[in-house]
Amino acid sequence: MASGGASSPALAALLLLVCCVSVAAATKYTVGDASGWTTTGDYATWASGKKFKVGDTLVFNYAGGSHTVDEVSASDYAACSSSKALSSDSAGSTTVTLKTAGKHYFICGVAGHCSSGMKLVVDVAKAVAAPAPAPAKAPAPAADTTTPDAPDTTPDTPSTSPSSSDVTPKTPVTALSPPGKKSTSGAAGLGAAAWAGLVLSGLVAAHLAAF
Ligand SMILES: [Cu+2]
Repeated sequence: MASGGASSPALAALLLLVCCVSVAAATKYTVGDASGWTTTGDYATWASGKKFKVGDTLVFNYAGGSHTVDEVSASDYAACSSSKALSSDSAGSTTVTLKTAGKHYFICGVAGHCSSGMKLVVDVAKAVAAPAPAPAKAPAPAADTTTPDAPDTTPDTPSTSPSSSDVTPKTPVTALSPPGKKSTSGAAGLGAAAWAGLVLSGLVAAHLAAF
């Protein structure tokens, strides 16, 4: 009960942390930053090093009507073709929510703009909330098992030393008893032999005196 009560708040705290992190991780990215969505942008450089996650949003800023934001397939991205665009917008400030993990491809549909560099690919990672609970649970049982293991081995060593100390008193007891028996039996034997000797020598002396 005590250990369960201790680990449950720890897990709850971890889950709360994970929830807060995932909420905070819904980042709003302004494509091209201050430069916005233009033909002079370098969006490969802009995207590099950024950790896009499901739930994040991309904000494309440009002059309405002069550009478009078209989400396309990988092959259409490579071909700068927006004829089969998954979505298209030209309002001037396009916000795209990254709803699925994987790569998302965006190009400008105005002729010549994509080929001049107006193209963006983002690699979107899964939401933090899904994979995070698994690592959070894994360290908690690992810590619980390692903690009891250490005390278990420690008592094992002393338990053998008390048993050996139990043996030690037994050895003197058995060692003492045999000498006691030997001494009494030896004295009795000696006494009997001495008396027999005395009686025999007395009888012999009596016979010798009679003759
Ligand atoms: Cu354009």
